[in-house]
Amino acid sequence: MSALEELATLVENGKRKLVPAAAQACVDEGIDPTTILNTMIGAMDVVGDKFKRNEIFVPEMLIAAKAMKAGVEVIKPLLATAGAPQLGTVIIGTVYGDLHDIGKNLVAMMIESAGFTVVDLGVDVPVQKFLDAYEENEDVKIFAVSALLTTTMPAMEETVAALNAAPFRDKVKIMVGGAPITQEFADKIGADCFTADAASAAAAAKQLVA
Ligand code: B1M
Repeated sequence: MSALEELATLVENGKRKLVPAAAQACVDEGIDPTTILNTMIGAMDVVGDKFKRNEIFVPEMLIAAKAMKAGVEVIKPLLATAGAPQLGTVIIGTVYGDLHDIGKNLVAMMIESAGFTVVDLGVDVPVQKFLDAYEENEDVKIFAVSALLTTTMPAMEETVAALNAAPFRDKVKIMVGGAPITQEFADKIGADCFTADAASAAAAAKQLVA
């Protein structure tokens, strides 16, 4: 089994204690950190498919998520670039009712390494908390809103509507993303930008403030 296959298997099976060493073994073999990350994302897709087929249940999904997080910690320093310019503050969070944070954390990490200050509001974020974050932080340029469930897409719509109605609207941009989100949905709810993955989100954030 290759180092990447080994890593994928360990993430799928939620072997949190073994994942960091397996991720490090991939790094030591000279495998590109993005490839290592994409392998772990692929493993989470396998976990999601198993869940859909009722082969595993929520606790196993959670354990796999913890394993992936442990792997991300190993490659984080390799994905992030230090000393980038300061481009302003990005407020990021997962909408209320939604507890998924791995994708949002990756987006936060990539945006930070692109040169922004990131204020992460966490998961299950009430609309008002997004609004308050504008006053509570300096130089806010972008709101980045994540949702992973079809059932929380309405919460994203509500959040974006509140941001669109806010007095500071002309000073900020709104980005949205997450597995069920599409460009069409982003346009419909009045977001400025949709991206499908963390790397594109970071590139788009830079363009939005250029
Ligand atoms: Co959940 N879950 N989950 N889950 N879970 C999914 C999302 C699901 C697709 C699984 C499935 O059925 N195949 C399904 C959603 C179905 C749907 O809505 N269509 C699902 C379900 C149903 C549920 C529950 C309802 C299960 C239940 O209780 N019966 C429940 C809901 C809880 C809640 O939120 N209220 C639930 C719970 C959980 C856990 C808590 C156990 C756990 C999350 C732990 C955590 O995040 N800390 C979990 C997990 C792990 C998953 C899967 C397996 C993996 C998610 C993940 O981390 N993927 C997931 C299946 C899957 O994704 N294949 C699943 C890896 C991550 C890197 O990808 O988050 O998509 P992702 O992020 C990507 C992009 O989407 C994008 O960039 C990221 C990286 O490139 N992106 C953005 C994300 N945010 C962005 C923002 C941007 C731009 C891009 O701009 C702002």
